[in-house]
Amino acid sequence: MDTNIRTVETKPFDGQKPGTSGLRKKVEVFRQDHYVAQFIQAIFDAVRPQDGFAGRTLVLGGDGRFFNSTAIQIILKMAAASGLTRVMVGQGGLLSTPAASCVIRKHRAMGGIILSASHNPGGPEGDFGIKYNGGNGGPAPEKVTDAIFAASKKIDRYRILDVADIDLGRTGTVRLGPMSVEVIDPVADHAELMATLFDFAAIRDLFASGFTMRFDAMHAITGPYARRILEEMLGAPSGTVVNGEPLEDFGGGHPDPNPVWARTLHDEMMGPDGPDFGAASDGDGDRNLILGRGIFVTPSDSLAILAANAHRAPGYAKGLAGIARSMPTSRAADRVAEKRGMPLFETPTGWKFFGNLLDAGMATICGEESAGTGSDHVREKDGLWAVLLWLNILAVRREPVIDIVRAHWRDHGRHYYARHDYEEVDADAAADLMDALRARLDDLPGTTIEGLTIEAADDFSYHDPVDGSSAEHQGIRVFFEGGARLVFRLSGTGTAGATLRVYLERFEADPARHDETTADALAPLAAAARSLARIRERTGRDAPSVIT
Ligand code: VG1
Ligand code: CO
Repeated sequence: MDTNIRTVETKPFDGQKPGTSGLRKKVEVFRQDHYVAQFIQAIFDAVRPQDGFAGRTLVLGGDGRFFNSTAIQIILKMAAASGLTRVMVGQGGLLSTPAASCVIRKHRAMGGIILSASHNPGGPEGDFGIKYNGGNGGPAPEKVTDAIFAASKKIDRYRILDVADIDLGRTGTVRLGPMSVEVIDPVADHAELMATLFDFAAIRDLFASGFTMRFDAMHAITGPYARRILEEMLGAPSGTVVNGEPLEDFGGGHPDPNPVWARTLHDEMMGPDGPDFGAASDGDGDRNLILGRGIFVTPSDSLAILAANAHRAPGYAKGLAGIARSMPTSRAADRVAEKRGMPLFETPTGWKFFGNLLDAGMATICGEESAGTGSDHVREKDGLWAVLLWLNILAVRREPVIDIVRAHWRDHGRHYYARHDYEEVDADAAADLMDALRARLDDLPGTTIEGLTIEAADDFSYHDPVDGSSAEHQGIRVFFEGGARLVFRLSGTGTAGATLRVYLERFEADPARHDETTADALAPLAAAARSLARIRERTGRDAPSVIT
């Protein structure tokens, strides 16, 4: 055994429970003595193969936010102490979430550790996060996160190599005690995979024809990826990618690609002289925002349009095995599946629930209303993938985004959609609100609220068709006569108080009624949501903090 391995005794915390997407907390929580090390030890304890870690590879990287480089060094030294043979780490400690998934799969690693709090703000006052992905490249399923949580409650020691930090500034292989550390180009494997899925020549022609685009990397991880792929490989003019330098605090911004947090891009796209196509991604590169001149494409519509047009890209020319969407995502994708005779799967919120469907070849494309879209090419949602699939479709169809969206609505009907978030509300009040709704589920059908009659209501539970596991209490669904739907659930990624998410959806088949603003179209439903859940009485809030 290496004499440099030190065993550190610690007092156990209350346990560290991974949420929708790993363990996400304020930076100050992660900066407590031994906090990171204990969670990493809990991961290693939970995922250690029967025959140990010898011969195994781990992938490591993060979105570059504050504390990324500190945590990376701790993890490298602990990986060496745990007996891993190799760690592949992105240069500078960087890897986007989808790139990490790609690297895990391509190099047959046993798994990966990704450091990110995704779209949450960064910096010393911001958030940090750690998640574990398995050998399929996807987020650990519940049975693994439960095992990590259980291990974290028992930890009273961890093992770490006593050595100096290693330099991650240059690519190449270095030794860390008994382990080798391969510092890799964070972009190369992912860019190579993208080139196999999409018709890069057609997209190059599109840009060469004068097509204009703006990609806002929001000073987060996708800057280097977008510059390499869009500007260097596809010939988009330099300057197409803005805010392309990853910064530890994302330039003080909120790297959440939606019309609220990507306001500048949004406003530019709404102007008469805006570019043809606009896009953005989040902190860790797994989300996407899609805009055309004069139109914001809701993530739910984007999923449906991508699914309906994917066969135009070489990687999907054979068609799709099926579509999967998270439950709160609008049912626009269901109409595509129905029309094309494909299965449609409805899963709980969080990418981990898509993993089995993708592994089993039952679904090819997946998406969430929260701006996540992806396919079976990796096991995470993938911001740049969605942007490139859009570009491939635009390169083939040569129509403005707005026309493509409107034609889609004409053919399938329009699902007006919005999400109302009530952030940082009192956690007990939020839990009470959900309990009160749950208690009334049986009485709701047949009642009329704000002029809308409820047809059915339930608390969503999911039974995985592949491994038979189930997940209960995944959100309250209220269905109205005429096809409207409300969903209530609490966020699993917040770091302060609770966040109540209310999802509103109304279907409109008649093209003559596709021109309302979303706010107008959903106003009655929004009123019904407020009164049904007694939001003001229970949370003290008159209005949502963010509407997307
Ligand atoms: C949110 C989104 C969910 C997404 C998750 C992780 O979860 O609603 O759709 O999968 O974030 O995305 P919640 O529990 O707060 O609603 V990411 O880009 O933050 O990894
Ligand atoms: Co993300």
